[in-house]
Amino acid sequence: MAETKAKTAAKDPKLANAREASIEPSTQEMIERAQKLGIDTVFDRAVTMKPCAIGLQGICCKNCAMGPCRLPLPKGGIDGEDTRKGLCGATANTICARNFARMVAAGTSAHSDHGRGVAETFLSVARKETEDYKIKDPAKLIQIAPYFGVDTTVEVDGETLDRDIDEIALGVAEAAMAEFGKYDGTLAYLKRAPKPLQEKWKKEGVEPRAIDREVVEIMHRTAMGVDQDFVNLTKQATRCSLADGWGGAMIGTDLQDVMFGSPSPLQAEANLGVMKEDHVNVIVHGHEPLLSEMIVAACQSQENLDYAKSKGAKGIQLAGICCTANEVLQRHGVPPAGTFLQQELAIITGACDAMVVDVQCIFQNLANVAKCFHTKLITTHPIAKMEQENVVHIEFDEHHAMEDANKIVRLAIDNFTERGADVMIPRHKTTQIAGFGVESIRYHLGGSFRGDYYTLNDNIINGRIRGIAGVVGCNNARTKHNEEHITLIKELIKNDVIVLTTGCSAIAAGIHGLLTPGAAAVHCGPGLAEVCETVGIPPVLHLGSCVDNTRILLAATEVVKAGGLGDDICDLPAAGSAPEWMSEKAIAIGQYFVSSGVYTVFGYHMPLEGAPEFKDYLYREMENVYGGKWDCEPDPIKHAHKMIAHIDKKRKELGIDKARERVLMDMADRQALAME
Ligand code: SF4
Ligand code: MSK
Repeated sequence: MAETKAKTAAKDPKLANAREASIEPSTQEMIERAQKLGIDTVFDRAVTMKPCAIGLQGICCKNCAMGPCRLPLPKGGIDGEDTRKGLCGATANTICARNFARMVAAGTSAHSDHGRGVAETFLSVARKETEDYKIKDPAKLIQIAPYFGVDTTVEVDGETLDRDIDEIALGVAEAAMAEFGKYDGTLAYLKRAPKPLQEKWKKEGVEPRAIDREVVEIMHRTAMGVDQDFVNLTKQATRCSLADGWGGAMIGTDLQDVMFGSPSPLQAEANLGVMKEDHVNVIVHGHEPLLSEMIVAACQSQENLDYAKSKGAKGIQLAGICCTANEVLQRHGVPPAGTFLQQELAIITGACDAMVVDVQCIFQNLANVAKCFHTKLITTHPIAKMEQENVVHIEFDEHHAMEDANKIVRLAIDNFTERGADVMIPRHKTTQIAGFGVESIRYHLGGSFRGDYYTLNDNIINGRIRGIAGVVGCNNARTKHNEEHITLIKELIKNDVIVLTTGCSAIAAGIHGLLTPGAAAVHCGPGLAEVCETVGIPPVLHLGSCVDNTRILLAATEVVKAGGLGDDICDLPAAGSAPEWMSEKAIAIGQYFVSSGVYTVFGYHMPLEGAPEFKDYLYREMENVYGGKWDCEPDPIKHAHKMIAHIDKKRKELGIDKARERVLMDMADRQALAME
């Protein structure tokens, strides 16, 4: 380990207080260890670097070289006419809406470029250009083919026969690739949404045409001197976000399921304590599972296991961080070592022999932390390199994916012998059930005979389940690590709201023990507890990674289809949340949820305070158009109750509020009733 200057938080006010930075014990231990070793982490940097007050309000424009133009709200707010303007005359609404739209474009780009990468690999599979990937879920391929206009049957001599699966694959792969740049029509997957929602999108003129086009159009319209009407800008933000949720991200999820298998519930562990001192520890981090799928296989290969033993290790422990973790968790049970904010801490254990990163949510500071230990930090994607010299770049190519994965795992094994004596792996780890999806919810809550969402709907209608919440998204170093996620989720399930979770929120829920059927008896209200205990599911269902938020859209659509809860997603007693969001991707996700009819509450803050009119448009007016709207609430209990109040409002509109009142009767009420 490099020579370092020991510091402690008690002596240095520039360091984070571990107890105030996180609610999670292994994170606290590792923050303190890093401080003792003189290694700064994101938690310390959040103490010394304060956010820009004007940027926080969303009203700084640097879209041309006459700026940056900054339009802070006057002290005491605006009295009378708002005369703030940039050099070109751009108003606070225009600047704030442009910034918001650019976040949507960035988020859409990230998910959709991921989706494109998956589609390109799938095209290689369909063209038989790679041996390393196969079609593991042909049923899913057959299910999605019609949306792309690909026939799944052929007529031969008047007889209808199943079409060759390789032909279907090629048709789907080519059609999926075309979604990114086709020059006419609208996106194929829009047809999966409930009909009334499709009609709303059509009426508003926000049906996305091609994924790349919507991103490009945002960049054009937000450039200096183009679109200067915040309502019109928001319309394009909607169109672009729909190109993410019902386009690029959905293609990513589906084709990953086709190639790697659709997830089904499985058991795994979670947290930094999954790392093993006597094993080679390999951590995969980022978002795309193309390489990590191969790394899972490489870590299981007898040849590599024997090689690890020859170096004195007892085996190879693979674990994940961020959404790559969720991808390999949901399909293989590979344990997540932590959320977004724990990435540096995995290296600070001193036991990480290799951290393999792909794209998105990767701290550049990992390279500085790795320098203090023996850890090999390996970048693998041509679009995501790091400037630091200690970073190794091994470029991944789907045409020789297994070869690349073996090379990386061998490098980690060789590095095991370089490990220093100062290793400290926190003991904390939990057990979880992950790997739910649209299909497994149907199976678990529908049963093998009914095989549909009726049982879920019945339980919502009879009030045992009050409603559905999607709780997703990141950690943010400006909030206490995991506190908002866990407090919010516990409050929701205590009030009989079933939670669907993805991304780092899902990892946090796993780490804090909420992803087990046993959590129902401890944390849930009586109605939800009864349902979970009867069907044997956790009250919080892990639905995968950030691109897999599309599973939540499709699950909501299935609930609409099953009947009894309205005709559209906006009719459902449901709400969305990202309590510790930080990424532009979260804004894209939020916008597609709102534009699909979901009341969506973000925690921490939204960069909208400097433009009250634009904020009001997102927080109120959007509901009149799409049935969903934005909100923000940093307090997790109030946040949960805003969602619950919305759920109750929807129950009332559906006329099922009385059923719930009956379910909530306690024993005294029941006895009183019996005596009537
Ligand atoms: Fe300023 Fe207008 Fe240029 Fe933005 S586009 S930096 S508001 S002059
Ligand atoms: S990884 S986008 S920090 S959820 Fe998807 Fe976590 Fe947010 Fe990255």
